[in-house]
Amino acid sequence: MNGSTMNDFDNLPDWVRATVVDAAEEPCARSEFQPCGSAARTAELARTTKETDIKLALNLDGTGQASIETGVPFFDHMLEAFTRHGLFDLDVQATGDIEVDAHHTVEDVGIVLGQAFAQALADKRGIVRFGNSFLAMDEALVLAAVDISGRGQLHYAVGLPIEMVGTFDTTLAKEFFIALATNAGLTLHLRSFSGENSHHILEAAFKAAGRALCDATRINPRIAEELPTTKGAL
Ligand SMILES: [Mn+2]
Repeated sequence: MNGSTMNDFDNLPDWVRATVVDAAEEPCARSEFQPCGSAARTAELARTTKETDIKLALNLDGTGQASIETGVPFFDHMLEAFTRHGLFDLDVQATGDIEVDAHHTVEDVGIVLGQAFAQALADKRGIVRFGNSFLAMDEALVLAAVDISGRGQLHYAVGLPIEMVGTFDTTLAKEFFIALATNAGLTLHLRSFSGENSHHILEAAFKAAGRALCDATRINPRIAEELPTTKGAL
């Protein structure tokens, strides 16, 4: 319990005091890294260009609830997998020039999602910062490793046997992750170790990225007021 919580509590009238819960004493419902009683880590953004119109809401401390409509069904499926396994809540409503192709829509959703992560992480105090996931999906095996470094960069070595999954151009997945990493300030490595089916490999990559970000964005209560760096800035 810190000093300000104590003072706030003492200054409350009796009828309110009974409803106050001290965050430090409230047991975590989900895990040791679940933020207890901390401020909402959410972002709501809208971005309109001549190519796309995107509305997005993100809650870092969600339960995996996704409401995604981008007009690109396979991409919706990937974002739902990312959200579900990252335990975020994510609402994306996007319209884009998909009569050209899905490129602008996929890339711009990545930009706005990255901005939302950066905004919801705020000053990054208390975050675990690093996360990784080795994710198996049948024959596909993909590693995601993330550092919320402030230096946006993607290192992508995901081998995909075929370029199209249904009507989805799989090269757009890389464009999405570049936009996400750059705008969120993530160092993000994605690497496939095996896989024959491009749908499986990409789905494993999105799930792995979600799980790695789930861990990296957690608040560790042992360092809740600190920046997880020896440099003094992230
Ligand atoms: Mn699938």
